[in-house]
Amino acid sequence: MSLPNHRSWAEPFKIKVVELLKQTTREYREKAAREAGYNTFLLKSKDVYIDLLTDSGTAAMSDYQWAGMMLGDEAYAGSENFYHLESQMRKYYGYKYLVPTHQGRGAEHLISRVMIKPGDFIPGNMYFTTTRLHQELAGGSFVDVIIDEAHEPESTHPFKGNVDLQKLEDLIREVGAMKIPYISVAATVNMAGGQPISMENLKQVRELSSKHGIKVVLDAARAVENAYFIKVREKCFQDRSIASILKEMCSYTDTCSMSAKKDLLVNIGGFLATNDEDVFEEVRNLVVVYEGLHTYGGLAGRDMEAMARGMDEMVDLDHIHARVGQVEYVGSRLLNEGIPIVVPIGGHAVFLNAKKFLPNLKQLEFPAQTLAAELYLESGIRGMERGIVSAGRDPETGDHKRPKLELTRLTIPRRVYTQAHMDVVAESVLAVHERREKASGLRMTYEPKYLRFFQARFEKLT
Ligand code: P61
Repeated sequence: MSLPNHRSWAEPFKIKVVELLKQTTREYREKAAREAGYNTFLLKSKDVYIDLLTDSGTAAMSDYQWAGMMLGDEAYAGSENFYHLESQMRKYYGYKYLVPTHQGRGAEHLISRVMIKPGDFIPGNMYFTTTRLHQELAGGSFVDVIIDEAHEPESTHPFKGNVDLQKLEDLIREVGAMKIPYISVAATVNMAGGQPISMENLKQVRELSSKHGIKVVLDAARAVENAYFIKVREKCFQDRSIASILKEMCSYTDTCSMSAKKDLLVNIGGFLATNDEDVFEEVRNLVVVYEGLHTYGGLAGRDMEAMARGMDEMVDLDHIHARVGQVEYVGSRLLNEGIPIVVPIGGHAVFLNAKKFLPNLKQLEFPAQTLAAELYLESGIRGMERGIVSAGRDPETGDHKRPKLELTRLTIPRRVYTQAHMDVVAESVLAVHERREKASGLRMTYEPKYLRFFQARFEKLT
């Protein structure tokens, strides 16, 4: 991906502090993987070489952010850093009201509690694990209204995060607008492979929802990455700044939930922002029950300062070009070698198509979980399952949900690894691919009730 009149990207920073990496032997990793029940979430970080588990809370902060940490105003109430964060949120996202939370799911919890009644339906452009669980715990049911292409790893649709307006209309007709408090729109769509929604589609979602009195709630965790894709893929936006695209996206929504651990380049934090006074009033009241006072929401003052400063850096074109460019670099290397991955390459991660990578395994032998384990065994690189284990069980029938996408996610933390690390990642995936016939599947031996993928344990099938 290249921008008009733009050189190929390089990291727009230089490195001031380094953290040493440790390499281990295959024998060591075999023991570590067995002890972790072949679940990469249960590995100890010290046993990992290149950690591509997540881009959440794993960014390297800048010297400007670290300097801000020293300016933390750790007062219980009315911290100066809250007011800075509030003004930065208004500047970049444009909502009126801000409620900080400890991370994204804190905001999801509050939104779900305040906006959903038992028996409601919440349409969305593909599920996200924590988002859907909070909707269900509030008595709602999630309904997938993303375009069909999003479920096809090989479809090259440039905006696979788009909402299928027909599916949304059908749902409104079927259950009635009164039972749909809001549509949940993610930008980008994590589970589809970090795929963006177009501005045009978002605008249409807004129009259709408004017509029926339905609110729009944006999951803005990676909205800056989405803004970048709009700039490079949606013709009329090529001369617009990332900041102005981001603000326009938010203008078609009423409320957002935010995991600041992504775009905002911090290690912890989140918030909820809204234009809706009633929602604000109720959330501001509830936040003191579950998170903390409304001017800190579970965060230290220094964390809010790092978030506020991260906003200035996230919209810098060189930053976002290099961030998405690094993901594209490793994805393209894999594509050139014929490795099955989700295309177009997404904003935060490369998603291996485990169904195609390990075609001998049935879905209940957990191909994506197996592939994540095999990659760790090969090279100490840690990815994450995003398939049947992540999808969980149907709350009504108790059966496994069987998602069409059975993916292993290699997630690139922001500003952490170099291009040489990405080369090692590509080489390691190739090595696993070469001996893919030898991989045997897994059997689940322990299954927690909620968000099972975090703590489930497996044994190798022999
Ligand atoms: C991740 F395996 N994402 O991608 P919180 N919305 C979106 C997210 O990506 C997100 C949250 C809300 C994580 C961490 C994680 O199944 C998992 O700040 C689009 O993590 O509470 C988080 O924000 C929630 C990993 C979350 C998972 C759930 O790695």
